[in-house]
Amino acid sequence: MTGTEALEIIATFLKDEPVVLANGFISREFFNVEDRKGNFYMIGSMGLASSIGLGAALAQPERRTVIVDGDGNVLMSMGTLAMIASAKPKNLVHLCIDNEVYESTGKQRSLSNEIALEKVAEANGYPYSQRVDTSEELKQELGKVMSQEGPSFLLVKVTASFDSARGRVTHSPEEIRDRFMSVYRS
Ligand SMILES: Cc1ncc(C[n+]2csc(CCOP(=O)(O)OP(=O)(O)O)c2C)c(N)n1
Ligand SMILES: [Mg+2]
Repeated sequence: MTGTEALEIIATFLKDEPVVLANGFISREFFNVEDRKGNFYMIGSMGLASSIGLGAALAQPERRTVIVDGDGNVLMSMGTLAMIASAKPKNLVHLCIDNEVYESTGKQRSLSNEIALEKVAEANGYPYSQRVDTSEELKQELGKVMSQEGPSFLLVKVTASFDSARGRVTHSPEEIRDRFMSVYRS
């Protein structure tokens, strides 16, 4: 499964959930797969999608919030796994697109081929944490985490094959903020 295929599958499981996307290719590719007002694209700020997703989940506990993270992003902000596990937001789904590289900046190797991030999430106290390797497993696990109480973590193993020719997010950071807030302001 490629990262793009994983994002396409994730998009089919979404209704009106806030979705906070990690910076780099993950935001760019998801923008091309399905641009939604409820997508909060991180532009530049690596490691912070999980913090913003946690904030959105705590602010709107009646809505399921989805974080689409990357392995490099999770490694950079590992402490946020503890923060999420401690806050225990039942409405939070934390997905990590794991291509074992920093693909957006040239495919430098990350540590996720030897450090099992789904076990790190579990050890921190996420009540549910799984690794998926195939598109069939991803669909099966998304069916679970999008309906059960969280916080849930899915490590989605993918091949590094994002298309660098695909366009960048065309919305400015202010537009991303404003349209996200216009949908989710309580
Ligand atoms: C603090 C900081 N350091 C470095 C970067 C440059 N940078 C942007 S995306 C990225 C890689 C992110 O890796 P990962 O989360 O695995 O996503 P992938 O690119 O593999 O999809 C890096 C290093 C940045 N934006 N901010
Ligand atoms: Mg990566």
